[in-house]
Amino acid sequence: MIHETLSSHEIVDARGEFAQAVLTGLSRSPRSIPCRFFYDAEGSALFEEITQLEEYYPTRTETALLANHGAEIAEHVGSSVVLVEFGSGSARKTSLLLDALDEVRAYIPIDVSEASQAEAAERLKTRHPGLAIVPLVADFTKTRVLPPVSGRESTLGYFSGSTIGNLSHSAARAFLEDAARLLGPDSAMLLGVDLKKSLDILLPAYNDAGGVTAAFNLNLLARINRELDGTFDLERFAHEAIYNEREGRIEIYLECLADQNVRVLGRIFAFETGERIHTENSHKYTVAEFQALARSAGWRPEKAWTDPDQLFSLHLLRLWRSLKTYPRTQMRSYPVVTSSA
Ligand code: SAH
Ligand code: AVI
Repeated sequence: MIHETLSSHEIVDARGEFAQAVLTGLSRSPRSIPCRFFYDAEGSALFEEITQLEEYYPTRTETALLANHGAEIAEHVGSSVVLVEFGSGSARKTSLLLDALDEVRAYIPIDVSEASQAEAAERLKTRHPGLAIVPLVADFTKTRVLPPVSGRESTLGYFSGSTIGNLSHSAARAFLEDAARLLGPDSAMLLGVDLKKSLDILLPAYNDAGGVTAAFNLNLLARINRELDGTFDLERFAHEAIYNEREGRIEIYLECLADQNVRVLGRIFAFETGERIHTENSHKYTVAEFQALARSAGWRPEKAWTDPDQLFSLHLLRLWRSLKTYPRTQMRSYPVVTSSA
């Protein structure tokens, strides 16, 4: 399958992490590419389009939850916090949180997409004059240190859009454990998490009639063509989204429609008709499942809010005093509040 080999050192020098992930991912069986590489400037713009789709309920539902419960969330969080956002993207929902919170000392958005970061920071500066914004272009699974912020008292982590669902369960647990260390002892986390639901609602959200999700998925191949001298013919790949009941997740693939050889950074990859590249998982959780995951990572579920149609959840978590000694059996049930709006 592979006719020419570059050493991993050369690859890193040539095109960095993306090149290495693509060459490794296309060489393994089954083939897969991590979904964080969706988000170049084009991919981020396409994701923004997805958030406006009728079929894609998560963004508007989470926005409504923040609008309806912002004041209560702020009461729980307390005043004078540093807000750290993981996978901030366009940070449109963040404005609602910033409006609700009492005195945000600084806002630290973390995102791999430089284009989204820059655009969002410009918008937030206008919308929230005087807010100290310290953007980090970084992988949130690898961020171990925050920039120093004067007068930091407590920290609120914010992970919206159910991006945590794009991680496997074990990676999500590792992320939450790392986030506890990153945010520090007196911290809380607010997370938007998509709920398990009927396939009539779930499948169209990832298979929209206008083909925007397909374009978002196919942009990964276009990005390989642009950045890694790729020769993918986008006409000969198709977007596919299925629900894996056993794993409780949407799985997204690019399916090859005709036998073809594709070149990437000088290597040839032979694709057969029907073969797929796995590009994304999007895990769905019940409120109880997510709370169990949070507890296993050292966080105490403080409150969860869901919308009346049970589409989406917002979770407020707080750190046990010590990561090593938090009680596993305490706090068996937690308040779940259904918004009336
Ligand atoms: N929070 C926003 C954006 C969600 S899209 C919302 O709810 O609308 C997912 C965002 O996470 C994108 O902006 C993407 O660039 C970013 N992202 C994905 N994987 C990442 C990673 N490993 N590290 C940092 N950012 C990541
Ligand atoms: C960012 N993430 C939570 C989205 C999701 O729903 O899993 C990405 C996405 N993929 C296809 N549509 C949206």
